[in-house]
Amino acid sequence: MKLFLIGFGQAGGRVVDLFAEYDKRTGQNSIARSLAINTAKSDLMGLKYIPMEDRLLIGQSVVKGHGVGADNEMGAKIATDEIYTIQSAIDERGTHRVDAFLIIAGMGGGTGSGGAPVLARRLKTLYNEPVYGLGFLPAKEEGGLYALNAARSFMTLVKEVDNLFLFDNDLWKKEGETLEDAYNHMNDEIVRRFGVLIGAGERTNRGDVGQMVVDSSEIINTLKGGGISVIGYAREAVESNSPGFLSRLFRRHKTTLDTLDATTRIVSLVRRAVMGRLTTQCDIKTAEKALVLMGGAPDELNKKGIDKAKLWVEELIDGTEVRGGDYPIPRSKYVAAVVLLSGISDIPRIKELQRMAADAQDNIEELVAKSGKKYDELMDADDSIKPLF
Ligand SMILES: Nc1nc2c(ncn2[C@@H]2O[C@H](COP(=O)(O)OP(=O)(O)OP(=O)(O)O)[C@@H](O)[C@H]2O)c(=O)[nH]1
Ligand SMILES: [Mg+2]
Repeated sequence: MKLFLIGFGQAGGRVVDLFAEYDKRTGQNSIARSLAINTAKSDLMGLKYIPMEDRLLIGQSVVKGHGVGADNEMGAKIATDEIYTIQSAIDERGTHRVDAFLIIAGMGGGTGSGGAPVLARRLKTLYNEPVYGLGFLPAKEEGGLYALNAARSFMTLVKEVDNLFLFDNDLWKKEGETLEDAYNHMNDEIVRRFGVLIGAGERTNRGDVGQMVVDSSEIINTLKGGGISVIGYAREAVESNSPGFLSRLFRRHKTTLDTLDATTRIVSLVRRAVMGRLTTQCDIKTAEKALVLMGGAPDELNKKGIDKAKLWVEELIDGTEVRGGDYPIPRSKYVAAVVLLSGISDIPRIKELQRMAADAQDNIEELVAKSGKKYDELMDADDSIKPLF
């Protein structure tokens, strides 16, 4: 699947940067275009892989390249005021080979949290391709202001995009680790999970064609209907998965035992992917749709295993639409399962963020004074959390 990636704010920019590196390293070729947008010049300068010309600084007349300091109303306002600049930056890069847009942002800050919903709304009116969001939820330790930002951005963004993927920083941060340290492995995790998902059907030098190829329309159909999605992932190393020429010659046919082994492994990996740590913890039963994707060593993938795994997922979730497929990677030393669960309706972390947000709203003056950040517009907010627009 070919994506137009847009990183909004620092978190979004960093992850798009890593995607650019991943795409190049794997030769996967699933990023059609990318753009990093920010109000902070130094954040844009700190990126490594996104070409300079694909970094867009906005809000210069207002914040002089210094960011909006977690004021997401200001983030939304700047994005609105400069929507034509953003729009033409996207247009100029061309959208003809693009299957979908993906806007990536940290939801607890200002620029991305406020800007992402504004951009999503605009892209939806301009293009036929779906517009997806990938939002990072703040860790609890980031406090009330970030929770409030995230709660407001969430309720705005989820209505503007065709589907919103959530990644919970709080869940992925390791005990005793600083957030800054955590970003490295969290971002790797995000890129790995999404990489396998969007890589389906995109490998350029693909020797083996899968038995059940997944193309972008199946990913799009799984995401249709909107709401929230999460991704599960599990991987296992396989021995001598890519026999050399000679052993291939003497061992042309897979034995029944080989197939049995591979089938069992596929089902067990899919179970681990779903029951393990998801991008955000949720009640998986409430998923409306799912996509099971097996990638890796060609010899270890088979239709029987994927069919069995699909049935297992189908029994687990309320929905009945479960798709599946494989994605052989010649010479890979691994087999990996990626499970996309879409249309989730029970996410405890969102409820918790909303509770934190409601509390924060009650004492926003104090919070703002403590953080030294401007938040004037919210001073007279009532008890209920207000959407951004
Ligand atoms: N997963 C992940 N989260 C991040 C990263 N950087 C920041 N965050 C989270 O994103 C939120 C802050 O968003 P940022 O992207 O830093 O803010 P911004 O959009 O640049 O907005 P301002 O800095 O306020 O102008 C916080 O909840 C952080 O924990 C990152 O590299 N990875
Ligand atoms: Mg910033």
